[in-house]
Amino acid sequence: MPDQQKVVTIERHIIEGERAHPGATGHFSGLLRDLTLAFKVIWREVSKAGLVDILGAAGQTNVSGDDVKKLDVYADEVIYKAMDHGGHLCVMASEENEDVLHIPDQYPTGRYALLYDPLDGSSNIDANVNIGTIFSIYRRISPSGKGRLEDCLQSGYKQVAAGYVIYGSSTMLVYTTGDGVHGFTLDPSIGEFLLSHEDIRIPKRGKIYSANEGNFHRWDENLKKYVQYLHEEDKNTNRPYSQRYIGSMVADVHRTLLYGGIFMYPADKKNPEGKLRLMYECNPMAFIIEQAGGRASNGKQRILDIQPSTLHQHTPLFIGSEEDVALAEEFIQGKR
Ligand code: P6P
Repeated sequence: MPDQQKVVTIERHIIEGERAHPGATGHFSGLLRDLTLAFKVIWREVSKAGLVDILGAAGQTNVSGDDVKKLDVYADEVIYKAMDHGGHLCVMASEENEDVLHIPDQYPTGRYALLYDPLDGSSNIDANVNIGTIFSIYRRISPSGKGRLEDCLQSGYKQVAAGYVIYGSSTMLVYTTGDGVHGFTLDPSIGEFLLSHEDIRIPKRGKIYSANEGNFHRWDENLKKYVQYLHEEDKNTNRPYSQRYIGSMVADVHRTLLYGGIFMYPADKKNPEGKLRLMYECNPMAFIIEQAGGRASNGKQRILDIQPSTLHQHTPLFIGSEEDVALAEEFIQGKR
């Protein structure tokens, strides 16, 4: 048999990963498989979004008379309906919904809680900019039966898995279960996510910084000093850094993961706690970046150590290469 490159689907990768965990029951791999199906359904609709003039915009009815939903509302429903009956979850929480989402009474409840941002950056879709789905999985802490808010309001270091899907020219699923970070590229011809980036490691230091500098004058003075430091000429420290900002977190963090550097959404006078959500955006991305050898903080504290108080709370975010984020923290804390 010729030595063909092993084709690893995400399902195979999950099962092989679970076999490495003694006592694994298969619940976890079943959960991730159900989630992967939801991503494929969302991909199918997102990839048609460019045809909105033909298919109709949100709030209209399409050629077959169906109501066209906003894509983020559609994605939210797809994930909930894909996950509500598998018996793996006791509760869900979505960035699109104020309160936790309970499992319907007719279905069994399981041992995990799922938090997700169904379509982050969806305001960019009309410009054909990459958008994404972000998810976090925690082990339940309530005893049994219907899950509760406490199952969702856990510090990020308690995540058992996290990941994102970036929908674009090629659609990728990147996830971690605490054993490194792995990327899968969707092969539309067979509808499978195939392993394309095994054990992704973020460079220790990069030469790209990513922030919305339109907010520069609202930033803290120490942070301004850090960004001005990045602007200075110094070949030994690869400065000036290049500035890249897509305005879609999944795309900016994905580039940072692969190329290194730092992505930041700081607090500012308009958003004193920052704009990004701790539970739906920052915790999952922090778990992924740390698993790839990087760092994620709010400028003073490790993101994954923050004890959440509300489902939709915001946090400032500095995430990326270990040395870049550590240097940003030194400036922010007035040590440079
Ligand atoms: P701004 C998209 O709306 C989002 O939630 C993130 O995906 C993105 O990083 C951020 O907001 C962009 O915010 O204020 O720069 O437009």
